[in-house]
Amino acid sequence: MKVNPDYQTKEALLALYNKPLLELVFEAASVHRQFHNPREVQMSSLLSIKTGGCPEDCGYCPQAARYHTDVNAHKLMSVESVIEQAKNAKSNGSSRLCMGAAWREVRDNKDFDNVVEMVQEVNNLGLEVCCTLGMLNEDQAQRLKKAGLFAYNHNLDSSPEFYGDIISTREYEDRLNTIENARKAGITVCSGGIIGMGEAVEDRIGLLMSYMRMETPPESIPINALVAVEGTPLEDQKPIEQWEMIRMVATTRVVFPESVVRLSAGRTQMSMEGQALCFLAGAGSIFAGDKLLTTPNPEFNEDKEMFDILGLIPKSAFQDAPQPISQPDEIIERKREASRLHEQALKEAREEAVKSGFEPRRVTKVS
Ligand code: SAM
Ligand code: DTB
Ligand code: SF4
Repeated sequence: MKVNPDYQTKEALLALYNKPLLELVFEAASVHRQFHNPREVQMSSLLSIKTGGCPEDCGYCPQAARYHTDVNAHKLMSVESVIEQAKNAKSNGSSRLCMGAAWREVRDNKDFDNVVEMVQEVNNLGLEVCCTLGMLNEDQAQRLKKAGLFAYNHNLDSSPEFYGDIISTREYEDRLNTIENARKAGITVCSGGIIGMGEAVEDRIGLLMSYMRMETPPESIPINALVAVEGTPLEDQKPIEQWEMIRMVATTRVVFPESVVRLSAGRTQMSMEGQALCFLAGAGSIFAGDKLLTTPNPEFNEDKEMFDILGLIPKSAFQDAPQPISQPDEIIERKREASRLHEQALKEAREEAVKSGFEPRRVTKVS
């Protein structure tokens, strides 16, 4: 049951969202238990592989170049450092790594070749690999799939009606197309939204309706509370009450019983009790580690204590779908072969020169 047949209209969803809180949590918990192990919560790690300097104007985002925030732009990380961070994440109990890049869209260049290699390497460590790189065409999605990408994250963020109040540099439709491209390539879809941006409850429901209209709704739905960052247009937005977060998690859980609902950004503003209600209401994942992409998240030890107190266990990788097999990437292999041939030609030329009696001239340093 991908979509709950009892909740197919905007009115039904609104009534669900507005139920007495504990009634809603109880209903969500009942659905959750039918489809998921209620003790298991996935620990996922976020890694900002390319930070800041983004040309887009998403009003919530500290990484947009046009806003003056404390984020320092950073070029794409090396494959080696990503592997090191992925090993750390795994040893701390994470079973999924989400690599984020502050790009408007993926371009077919050396950086993308490196991301493809990162996906291969991290998948081979036995972690579920998720990427969030902005817009993606069909060929790029195919390439990531072949490399072993498990999930692609691309959020619709809010309802189609409210979206334009927050972002003007790309359309809702563009986002739907990217999601469709990931889906067509056979990558699982991770897509959700942000609450607390000044939207109405109807917009939160509108977001869920957008997923309901899809032939296959996302396997993974992250629910973020806005992290209001100084310098962004939403810097003065009042933090939402945690009860709203619980309602949104619970409603999403009831409507999409099979999907993993992720309690994502905004946990630093929540109490342990508030988070506990989210887990009861069906949240099946958190981001672990003291940093999201650029903003703070609870300390690792704090979450470990919370898991112990609540009797939660970290969910292992690939329980919902098999691990993809990373296949060689043609572009990377071609580049490697070209560089191998180049090296070999240089070596042969050097040997040839020595054989013919050529002696390299000594260069004396002139001081
Ligand atoms: N540039 C890519 C894109 O926009 O798809 C990937 C990175 S972007 C940071 C990933 C998601 O993080 C956004 O779609 C948004 O939902 C979420 N996000 C960004 N800033 C946030 C904030 N201040 N509070 C909550 N969520 C945020
Ligand atoms: C998602 O929905 N939330 C994560 C992940 N997908 C990429 C990102 C949250 C970012 C919060 C702001 C920041 O740390 O920059
Ligand atoms: Fe760029 Fe993504 Fe931030 Fe929008 S959310 S400004 S696309 S990094």
